[in-house]
Amino acid sequence: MSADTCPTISACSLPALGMDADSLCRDLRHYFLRTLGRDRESAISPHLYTALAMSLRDRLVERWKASESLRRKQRSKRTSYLSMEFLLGRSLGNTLLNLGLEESATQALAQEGLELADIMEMEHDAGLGNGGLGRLAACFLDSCATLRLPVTGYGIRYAYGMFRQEIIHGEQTEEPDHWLKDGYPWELKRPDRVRPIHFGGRSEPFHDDHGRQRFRWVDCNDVLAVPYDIPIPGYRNEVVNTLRLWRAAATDVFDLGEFNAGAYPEAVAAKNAAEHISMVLYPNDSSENGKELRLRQQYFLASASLQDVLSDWVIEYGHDFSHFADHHCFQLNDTHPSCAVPELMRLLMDKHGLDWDQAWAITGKTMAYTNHTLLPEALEKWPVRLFRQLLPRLLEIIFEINARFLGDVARHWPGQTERLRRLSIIEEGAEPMVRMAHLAVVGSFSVNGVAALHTELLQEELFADFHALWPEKFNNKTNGVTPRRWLQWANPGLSALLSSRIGDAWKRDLAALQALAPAADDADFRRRWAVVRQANKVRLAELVHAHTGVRFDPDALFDVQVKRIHEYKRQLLNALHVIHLYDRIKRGEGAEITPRDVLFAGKAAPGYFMAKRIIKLINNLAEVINADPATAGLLRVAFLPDYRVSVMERICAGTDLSEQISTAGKEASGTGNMKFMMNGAITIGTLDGANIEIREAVGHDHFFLFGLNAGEVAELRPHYDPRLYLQADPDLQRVVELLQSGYFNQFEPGIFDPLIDALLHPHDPWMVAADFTSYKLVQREVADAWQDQAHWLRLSILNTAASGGFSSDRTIAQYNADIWHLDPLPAVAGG
Ligand code: 4GP
Repeated sequence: MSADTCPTISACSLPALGMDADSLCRDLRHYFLRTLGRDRESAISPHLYTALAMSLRDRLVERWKASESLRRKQRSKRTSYLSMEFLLGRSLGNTLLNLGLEESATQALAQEGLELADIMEMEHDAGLGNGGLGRLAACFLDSCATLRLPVTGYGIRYAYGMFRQEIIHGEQTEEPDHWLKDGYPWELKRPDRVRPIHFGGRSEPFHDDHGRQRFRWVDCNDVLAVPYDIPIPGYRNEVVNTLRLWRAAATDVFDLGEFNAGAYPEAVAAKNAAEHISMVLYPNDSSENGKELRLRQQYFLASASLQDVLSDWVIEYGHDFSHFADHHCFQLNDTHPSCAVPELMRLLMDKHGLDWDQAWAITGKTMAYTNHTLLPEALEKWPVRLFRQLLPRLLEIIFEINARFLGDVARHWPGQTERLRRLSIIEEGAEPMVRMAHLAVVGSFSVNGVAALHTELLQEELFADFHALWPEKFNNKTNGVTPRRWLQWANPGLSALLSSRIGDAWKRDLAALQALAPAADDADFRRRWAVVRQANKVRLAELVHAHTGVRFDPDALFDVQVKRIHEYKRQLLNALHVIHLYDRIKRGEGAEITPRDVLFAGKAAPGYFMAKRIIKLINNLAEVINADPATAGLLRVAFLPDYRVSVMERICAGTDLSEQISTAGKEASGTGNMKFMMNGAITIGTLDGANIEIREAVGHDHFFLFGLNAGEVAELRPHYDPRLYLQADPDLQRVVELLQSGYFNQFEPGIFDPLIDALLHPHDPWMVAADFTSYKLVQREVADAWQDQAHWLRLSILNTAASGGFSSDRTIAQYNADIWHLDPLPAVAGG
């Protein structure tokens, strides 16, 4: 049968799916009873969730195909967002919200005697990320689809996501996160788009038919990259973009030698090794530890994604790449995917026959790099030796990029060998290393930080030489978060109240929240605001109680710090303040204390000793303090286990005080700070990351500022002496003495010594002691402000009103205006 006589099923042969409750209910029954083969269930089961998700996916698929065909017809420019992490969380609620199907789904389920809230609890979070960087990628996808921008996310479909955290005897233990155990109903496998990925072997020069010297990568071990597509719907606009996640699979080619020699298990084991590449997400935030598997993962993502884009190009435009850069942009989410720079060179030269200059012109016009951290331990470097062994052809290309780059530098700054050494992509030393950040900067036309201060520090410190060379590459893109998930979905009560006061415009343009500001002076509105917030606090208190047994009092100040546990984020400073409050209560100052319930949550990297010890300290504090009758009605402490996206949806709506207390200059941006602000929490924070912009937006009087700024931290560094701060503040002295006395670890002698030692050490990079006094005093201001509820509610309303600039829609609009230059997909009828 020839291609044109081959029968196909026409898309028009199916009527469009109904969006009403009856149609949804019919589909729900169909999937539940027929596709999943279930029958009456005695309890709410994951199958009900799966059946609902499948019904919704069908509706997404219709729009998905339409969006894709529109994009093809437009031949418009696209961006590929390459990220090792996409921290999606749950998709059901977000899909209902974006498709406008909440009401229909609620009614459809009611026909079966089911509640939407119960079904939603069945969905496992897709935890394919560690923290800020991964969640940012997920918010960005939502905003790109909402702004109708043709952006495809590319990532890895890890079989195991971020570990599940359990707290046993106050300590973190890690359990595997088998998030795919019940299947993942949102994805579609695309076996037709499998890509081969090379590893090992060697690079071999040869001469092509035109006598040109070319290279090929030979004797390599191939692994297959199999794509799974997840639909990303925009907010009520009919657009559906794609997140394509790659799974590693063995090639079909068995090692026949081994197979015939009877070594069947060995041959199969080799195949399993291939699949390990996408087995597990590295559970590190802001620090990498040089594991070979991680480099394999990085190259796997870069190569599969680039091959995918190039193969689409060839289908659409043939082998002429001269306009490729006008049609494509690759945004590298941190250095993790920066193998994409040499890989694009390789594919263009070795596979598509371009010469170096042509390929380099394209690469340098299509790659853009976002940096997410200044912490030196997070700046990835890979041993040249490892590159040579795993990716020999790529190393050759990196060497060539570096040689040409250093040639340019030498011409720009003749005779400055020290500068050449600093700028080189290869770090010299006993073990020469490839500096991935340098590779990313050299290969990209745009380099951005994620908040104003962060970009400034990138330009002045980390990348100062690069900035001197190419100032035009550098730009700032302050992060944002999607208001769909983080306000509309997470806080329906507040959303309804907002709309009742200022209409619905804020749902499409968060800047419209500004109109709320005058309501801060309206006593009646403040009362209604208080009612909504109180209900959210009751819900949060229930969550805390269910998972920790600790009872929070919704009338107390809810003081919350939730994020990765890291020394620079200074959960320790918060813990010291808790000890100080306890000390005051024990000293008989209870009558002066504002009732406060302090919540912590977050995961520590499994190998990060100090972070795990901080978790232990918080749990021990909670145990001692909550059990002491003296604290009743004044102070409660809880550590909520297994922090994740769906939990933050509950937490951010019920928080009064948002703790953003990193050492100034260390937090690139922060995004939790934005979620809290949107939901009406007030920030206590340092002048760090996006806190600075939050404070500017809301007004200095509506933000609790404390601590050293980044300049002061840097100045103090060489002569920092924590003991001086203990001498100057008897409260700090008492806190440290209480800790040293073993009061909080009576049967576990010495366990907190490492924390005390770090605190008292002149090298403490986080300068916890230096900021304690200022923190303590500002916490008193917080407590006083809380006593005046009218004042507090005013602050709360003003924070929400000023949060419009922290929507990821604003961020993405800026990426598009300054870096990507994409045309939005045109609206279709009904969109
Ligand atoms: C984080 C930064 O620590 C955080 O400040 C920022 O808001 C977030 O990226 C998004 O830009 N970094 C990471 C990481 O998550 O793994 O380096």
